[in-house]
Amino acid sequence: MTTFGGVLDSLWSAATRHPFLEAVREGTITDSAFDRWLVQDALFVGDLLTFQARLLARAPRTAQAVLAGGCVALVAELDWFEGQAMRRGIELEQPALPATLAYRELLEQLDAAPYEGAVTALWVLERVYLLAWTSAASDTSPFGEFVEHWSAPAFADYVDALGGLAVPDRHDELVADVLAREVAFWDMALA
Ligand code: MP5
Repeated sequence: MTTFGGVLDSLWSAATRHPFLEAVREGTITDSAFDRWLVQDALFVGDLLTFQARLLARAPRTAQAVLAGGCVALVAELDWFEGQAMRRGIELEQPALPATLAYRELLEQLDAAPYEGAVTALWVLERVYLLAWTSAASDTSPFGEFVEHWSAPAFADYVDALGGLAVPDRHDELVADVLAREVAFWDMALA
């Protein structure tokens, strides 16, 4: 492993073992932190759909089914966010915070990047959520529905399928960029 490999390992840990997730697991997260994350994540998913729909349009034939399935799942997920917001009595239409804007900028850069790096970045950000929410599982957390959403077997299968399209070894810097944005996103919720 190169020195960069060590940097990447620490970024993977930081993005998937964050204090936000510990607080979700322990049930000690405040409503204001959780709701801030929820609102900003719904905005992020809207941005992700824009990126992914365009990625589908330029993907090789063999990647279309996986990416198209992901687009359909993102539309369903936006409905799910609306339901969650309603249940929690929060308004989703709020301004994007700096970490969300910075992530939007990265997605725009990826939109202009060659397909291979772009699909690798998509695999990274989905894998982060799979690992992160799986680590937040507990019998007592009131956020079990969120844990289930991102640790469901069908979601793990989707992440694996994206893994079959990704070429992380050739895109260390992009992988690091995505992981750093993920850490900043959790940080934002706790700020
Ligand atoms: C995902 C997400 C996973 N919802 N939010 C961030 C900041 N990173 C990754 O995407 P999805 O579509 O919810 O599985």
